[in-house]
Amino acid sequence: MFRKILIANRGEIALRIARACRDMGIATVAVHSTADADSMHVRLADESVCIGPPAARDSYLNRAAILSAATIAGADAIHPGLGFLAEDASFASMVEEHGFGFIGPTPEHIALMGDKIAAKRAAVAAGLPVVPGSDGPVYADSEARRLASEIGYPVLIKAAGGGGGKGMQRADGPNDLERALSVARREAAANFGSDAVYLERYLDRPRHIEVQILADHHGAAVHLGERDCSLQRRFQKVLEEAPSPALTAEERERIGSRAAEAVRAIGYRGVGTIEFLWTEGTFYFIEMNTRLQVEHPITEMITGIDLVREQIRVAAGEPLGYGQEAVRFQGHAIECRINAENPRTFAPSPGRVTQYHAPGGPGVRVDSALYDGSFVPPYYDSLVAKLVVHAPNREECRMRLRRALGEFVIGGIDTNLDLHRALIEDGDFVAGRYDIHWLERWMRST
Ligand code: MV4
Repeated sequence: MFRKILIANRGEIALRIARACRDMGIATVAVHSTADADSMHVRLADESVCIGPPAARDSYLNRAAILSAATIAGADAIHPGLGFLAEDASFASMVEEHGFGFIGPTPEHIALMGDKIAAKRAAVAAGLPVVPGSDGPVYADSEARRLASEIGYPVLIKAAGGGGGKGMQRADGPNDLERALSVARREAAANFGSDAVYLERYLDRPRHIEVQILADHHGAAVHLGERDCSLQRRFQKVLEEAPSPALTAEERERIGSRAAEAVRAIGYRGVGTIEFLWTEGTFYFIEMNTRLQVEHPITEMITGIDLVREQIRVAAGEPLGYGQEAVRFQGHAIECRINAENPRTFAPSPGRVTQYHAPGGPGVRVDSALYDGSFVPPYYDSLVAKLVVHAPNREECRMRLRRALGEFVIGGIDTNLDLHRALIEDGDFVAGRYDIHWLERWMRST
């Protein structure tokens, strides 16, 4: 097992990792920018190293500074957390070349899933259902035209290097295709350094359902059920829940076992998330994330499994030690992402936190680096707290969430707490009746 882990991240996720390390008796090294010198993640770690000025590219994305910090502090492994360098295959390689353990999958698996076309091909080979489309990059407009009429309109043009919605263009018919292709290629080239695009049938109102998997270095893999992440605005998730209110127990078991089978087939190791679009009882693979995710706590709540502990254990080469039959699902969990943002414009709202009171009580967990008097810097993601609630069933979970949202006080900065308070009272939410476009429609109408 590792003795000392450097956490190459900040905020609530750095705290989450430090807590798992402490539970395991592993020493921790925090890294921080000059803007984060007084941050909770620095206070909670055993030691800390300043790695650069506020801008992320000069600090949390500064590979050389992070590797130097790990060397100076005598760490034997690096946990990348999420965002920043977590899905950077070259960083994972560098970490290993410098003799540190990388707490994540192999650089090859990160690179494979970063290329959305290669990922889709791997998914097909591993037996996962995918969205019908081109089975590779589309070059000539004439080829795109032929493929699109085969697939059927509307079609979606996606960037091979994409993900997260960037460089996606819909074409509703043949007259629209040339424009959509050129816009998609231009955006792909500008954002990902490659203008490679591929085509898919456009799914109209799907749900976004993702399956959590966990695999060791010895060929064992389990799934930990799914999360419904359909409630999002501009590709930013707002509220997630597990299990999905849309799935039957049979659907859950079927997609979960296929996901676990697929990661065994590709030799994947570590934690990972397989993303599907789901509509009318059918799953379509779209992408795989090769990192711990923001919403992992809802899976921890319904399975009782500490995902970060398991991630560290398998990265150190330990066998999983249990099979699928040992994974039991209990109750329902919901996560609200609390952002420092203006409730009308959604612009980030950095500043001094003048008052902080987190809710507690049965079934309530808050992951946050905020404290009375803490400062939310303007340089990073606006997520400042995750409110995670667990109860025996969905309605009791919603009632607990209402109670917890009522107790939560964050003063001095704007937050989306009121958005969550209103959202969970809506009849469609109460009924679990929503798709990936529902929240944006609801926000326009309220
Ligand atoms: C789609 C789709 C409809 N049909 N693919 C957006 C982000 C990227 N990861 C995949 N995305 C989508 N792919 C097909 N063939 C609709 C979306 C999509 C979406 C997906 C998940 C969560 C929120 C979304 C919001 C808008 C569009």
